[in-house]
Amino acid sequence: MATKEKEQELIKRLQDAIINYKVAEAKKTAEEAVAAGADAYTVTMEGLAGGMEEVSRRFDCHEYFVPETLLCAKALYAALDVLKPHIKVSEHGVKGQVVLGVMQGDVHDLGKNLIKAIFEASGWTVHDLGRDVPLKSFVEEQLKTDSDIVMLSAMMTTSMVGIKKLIPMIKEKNPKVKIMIGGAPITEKTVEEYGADTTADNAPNALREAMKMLETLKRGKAA
Ligand code: B12
Repeated sequence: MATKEKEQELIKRLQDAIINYKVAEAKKTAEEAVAAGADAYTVTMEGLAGGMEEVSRRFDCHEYFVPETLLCAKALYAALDVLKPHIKVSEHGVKGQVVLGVMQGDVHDLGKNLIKAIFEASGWTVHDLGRDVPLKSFVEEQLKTDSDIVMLSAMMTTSMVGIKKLIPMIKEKNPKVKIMIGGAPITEKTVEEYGADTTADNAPNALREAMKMLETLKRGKAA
């Protein structure tokens, strides 16, 4: 097992590799983290998501544009591919099935893919529809898989509005299904306004929320 100091050093190097879009360096550092026995969950959340936070800041203040940001995403994915099979989440709660996807018109899938990695690592079945997903595909996939929760990701104000239209379409077919929404523009107010069940600001909190919702669903079935 890696010492805390070693883990922190690897996290910092991963952040730097992502921020400076060094794809090969990101992959190599992730491999080193695995070989050193660092905790893949911590390294993913702090190293990868942490690195993207700085990329977001640079994009938001026009220091980075689409080409650089795309390369940062490539570096993140190169590291995530290595770390994903080693992520262990010690949540001993319930496990269920979710349909997950990014709203129509939106290609931002880094957050969605981090959520997928964490949910799968903790034993959930994730039906991943990908990005830029037509509204009806969410409805169809929920019915086909009888999933407990539908998780909708939107990173743009323009794609977020599709959620308002989609929630009644899902609930009409299956009123019991729970809807969790998330992404940069989503707030508690959006949840209320769109009739969703909940939101979360990052992957670990999304997992906690999902476990709470599943407990509620199970209690409902038992009653
Ligand atoms: C990376 C990025 C890109 C990459 C995407 C690469 C990829 N494969 O995802 C590229 C370069 C392709 C891109 C393109 C564009 N982008 Co962009 N992009 C970003 C950026 C910098 C970071 C987003 C990100 O990946 N963050 C890191 C991840 C880990 O965090 P996250 O996505 O927030 O996810 C976490 C949480 O939000 C949450 N979460 C996410 N989804 C869900 C779902 C559920 C159910 C739950 C519970 C939680 C949850 O958990 C996640 C993990 O912890 C943001 C800036 C920002 N401030 O967010 C702009 C941003 C989202 N982009 C923006 C824009 C405008 C664009 C473009 C239109 C730019 C252009 N001129 O072409 C295009 C749009 C293309 C399209 N049609 O979708 C705007 C949107 C503004 C708005 N109001 O709508 C932003 C906010 C930048 C800005 N300030 O202007 N972008």
